[in-house]
Amino acid sequence: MKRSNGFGALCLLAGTLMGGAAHADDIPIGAVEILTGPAAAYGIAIRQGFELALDQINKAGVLEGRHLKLTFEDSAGNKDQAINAARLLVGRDKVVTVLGPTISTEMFAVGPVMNARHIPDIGTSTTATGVTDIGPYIFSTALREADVIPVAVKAAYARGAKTIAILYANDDAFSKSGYEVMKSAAEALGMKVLATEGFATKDTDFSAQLTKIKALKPDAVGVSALVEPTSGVLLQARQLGFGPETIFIGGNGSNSPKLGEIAGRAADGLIVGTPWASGNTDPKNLAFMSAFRAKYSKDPDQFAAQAYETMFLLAQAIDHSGDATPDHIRDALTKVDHDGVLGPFTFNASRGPASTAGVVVLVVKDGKFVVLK
Ligand code: 1QQ
Repeated sequence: MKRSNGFGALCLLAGTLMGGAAHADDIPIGAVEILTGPAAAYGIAIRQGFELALDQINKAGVLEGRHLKLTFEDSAGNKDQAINAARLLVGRDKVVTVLGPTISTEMFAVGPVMNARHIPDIGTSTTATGVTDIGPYIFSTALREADVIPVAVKAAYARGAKTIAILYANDDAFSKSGYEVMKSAAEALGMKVLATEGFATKDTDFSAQLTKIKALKPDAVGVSALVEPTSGVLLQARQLGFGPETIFIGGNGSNSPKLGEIAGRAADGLIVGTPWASGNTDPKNLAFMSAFRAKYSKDPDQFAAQAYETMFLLAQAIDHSGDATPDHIRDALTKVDHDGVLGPFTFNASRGPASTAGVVVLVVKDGKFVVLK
C-alpha cells in the first residue's frame, strides 16, 4: 500500500478549487440513493454532499492524476430497485465501491449482494442496528439509532417526561430499530411506556393511534418513522389537540428540513439527536457550509454532511489502497483516519463510526432545527 502526502491539505484547499473533465484513469464509484418519491429529500441531500466533496477532491488532484467518477442510480426507496441499481453499477460501470443505499431497509437487501461480490458498500444514512453486521464489506458512517436516540430520550426525561407512548412504522427496518431503542432507552431511565402503536410508512391517517395515545396523557410521544409519515403524525397530533406540554421525540428520519416543509409549525417542539449540527463553528464545518451554500444556494442538512464526509473517507481509502481494487479499498477503509465535518473519524471493528460522542440534541422551532438549550 502506498500513502501520498497531499490528502490532509486537500480538505482545506478544496473549497476554492474548480471542476474537471472525464479522464482515462477515472476510478468508477457508484451511489444508490432515493432520488424520487416521498423519501427523495434524503437522497437529494446525500447526492449534493457527495458531489460537492467530489468536486473538491478531483480539483485538488490528490489521487495522482486519477479522478473519482461517480454514477448515481435511483432506488426510489424500493429494495428490489436498489438491488438492481447496485448490480447495474457493478456490472455495467465496474464500480469499485458502492455508496448507499439511503435507508436501512434497502441496505439489508443490497448489503448481502455487495458483500457476496466483495464490493465495499458504505451507507451514509443507514442507522438501524445490524447494518454493518451484514458482512466485512459493509460500512456505515452514520451513527445508529442506538447511539443517538437514547441521548434525545434523556433530554426529554431531563425536561420532566416520566411517561412515553411510541408510534412507529412497523414495515421499515430503521423505524422498527428506532422504536426498539426508544423503548429500551425510556425503560432504562425508569420512564413508563404507556402504549406502542404501529402504522405503515405509506399511511396518511394516524388518528386512531393518536386518539388512543391522547387518552393516556403521556408526557412524551416518540415517533420512529421516515420524514413523510412523521410529518403526518405531527400534523394530526396538533389537530387532535396535543399541545406543547407533550414532548415529541423523533429519530434520524425526522432530521430533515422536509419535516418543517411538510408539517410547518406542527413540528415545533419535536426533539431529535444528530451527529452533525449546522451551528458547529469548527472551521472545517464553516468551510463546508459556505462551499455548500455557494454551490446549492441553501444550507446543508445532516444527510449532506455525512455524505460529504464519507466521500473524503473513501478518497483517502482509495489513495491508500494503491491499486484501487475493491479488496484493497475495503482493507484501507478499515484504517481511514480523517478529521472533517463530523469531527475525527475512524471506523470501529464493526465498520461503524468509532466515536459515538458528539451527539447534539436539536428542537424544532418555527419549523426549523435549533440546538436544544
Ligand atoms: C435509515 C435511516 C433513514 C432515516 C435514512 C434516510 O436512518 O433508514 O437507516
